[in-house]
Amino acid sequence: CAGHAQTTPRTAFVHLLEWKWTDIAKECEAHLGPKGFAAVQVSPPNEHNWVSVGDGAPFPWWMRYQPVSYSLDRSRSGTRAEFVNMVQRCNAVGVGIYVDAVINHMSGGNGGTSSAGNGWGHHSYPRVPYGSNDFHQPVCGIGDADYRSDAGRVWGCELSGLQDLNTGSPYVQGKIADYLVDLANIGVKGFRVDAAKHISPGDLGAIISAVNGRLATKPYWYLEVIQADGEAVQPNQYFGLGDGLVNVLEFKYGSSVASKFSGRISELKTFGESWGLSPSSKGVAFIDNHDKQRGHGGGGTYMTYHWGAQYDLANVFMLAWPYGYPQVMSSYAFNNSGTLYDSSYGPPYNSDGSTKGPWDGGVTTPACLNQTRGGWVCEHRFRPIANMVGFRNATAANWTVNNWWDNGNNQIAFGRGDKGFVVINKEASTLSRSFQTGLPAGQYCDVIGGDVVNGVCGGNLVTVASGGMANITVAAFSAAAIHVNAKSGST
Ligand code: ARE
Ligand code: CA
Repeated sequence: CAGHAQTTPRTAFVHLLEWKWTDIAKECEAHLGPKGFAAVQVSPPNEHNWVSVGDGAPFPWWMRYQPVSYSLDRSRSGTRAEFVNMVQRCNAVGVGIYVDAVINHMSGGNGGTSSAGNGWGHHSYPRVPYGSNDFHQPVCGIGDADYRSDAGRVWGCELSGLQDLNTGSPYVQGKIADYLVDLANIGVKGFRVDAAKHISPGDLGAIISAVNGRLATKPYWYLEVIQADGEAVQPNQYFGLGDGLVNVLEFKYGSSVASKFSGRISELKTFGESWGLSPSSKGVAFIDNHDKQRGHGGGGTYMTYHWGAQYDLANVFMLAWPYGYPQVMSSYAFNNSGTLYDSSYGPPYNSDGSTKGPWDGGVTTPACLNQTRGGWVCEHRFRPIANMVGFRNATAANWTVNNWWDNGNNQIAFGRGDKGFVVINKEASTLSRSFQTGLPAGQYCDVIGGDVVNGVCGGNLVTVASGGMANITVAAFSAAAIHVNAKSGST
């Protein structure tokens, strides 16, 4: 309607694996807010088991998935006060915080000391408090065969020796709901439910309803239910939860894209629900996640930053293609030789195990793009990935693909109606031709190669003639993308 300011929606989010709260607050203000990210998935914020060496690695990342209580007073990412400050500062620049909610289980092992310096024991977590009645009994372990044959054991036995909560009990449901309501009251906007496949739909539905019922605004829920053909527990058993509004992490997305990037990307022309993916309105799309990039969570071939330019192109595709809600992965570097040690290695750390953050030392730009071991990779700052978030936001209103072109091999192009157009060249030679776009005539900035700063494009200009034709040149293993929110030259 005339007179109403048009706001561009925010339609993609990022997982900042193991970032500290103080660093995320800065990143929201310096980068994520301005680039149009909708939200950040943060590492589990609750008190967790402290593991100095695990699976051969110092201070493994996965200690965050071994809860000791629901207190926020000290996780490896920081204190409750720092968490609250982060949520407020990110919200203020339009970036929500999504919490990775580890509610299926508590720690593994028989006892230890937590990130906040508190003791805990087997089936004994005094700070919640949880005792032996609050866990599934008798204790059993999930075996490989159980995934195919026995949903009850997938829900009621231990995943990797992690003490399995009796999530059917009203007391346990109440403690979990209190935790999530506390987070929502702080201003958290969404929850990734870790290991949701290991909580029965009945139990998880009760928890989600309890939380939603206590809040004026329902949080966004997305569940980790890894789809695998032939298994007893499937994502669609969870679709009705939370009044039918929950999403699921779509694991087939990244493996399908990886298989085409290993073959012919022209075959992505029909990519979507017809490939066996969840309905688009249900799916969270991702190229890789913290497990898949290091061979945890069942392996499979997924692309990671180790693939170099091809990884950027896969993300360009994801952010341009109308399917689901895309999640960008942001990592710290690790050696991909595949040893257990490397896959368990934690984030860059000081000698006491505290995290050495990218914003440490009062720097004005974060220490990123250092891909040697120990560095923060910051894929969300790679220009093609960061600027395609703006493309997705600009094209959100046009949820269709048109003007598809391909060379029958590894060069593709497509449009999003009159809002945007993208060309992806996954071949070793330059691609240069005239494309039919759906865009209005004008001068656009190729946002893969440059940012628009004060109306001036730092990269190539693309001229769209009346009728929509545009000459576009794309170097080997690169891309070009233009959209209506990145016009150039005229202002
Ligand atoms: C660690 C040690 C273990 C030790 C355990 C308890 O590595 O050796 O036994 O602690 O002391 C992460 C790590 C684990 C780690 C755990 C706790 O990946 O290595 O264990 O934290 O610190 C299944 C689940 C799925 C799960 C994956 C990993 O269905 O939910 O396994 N993913 C989430 C997170 C992980 C996290 C956890 C759950 C636990 O994303 O980061 O584990 O909170 C088939 C099935 C899949 C199954 C897969 C692997 O593909 O279809 O459903 O995934 O096999 O079993
Ligand atoms: Ca369980």
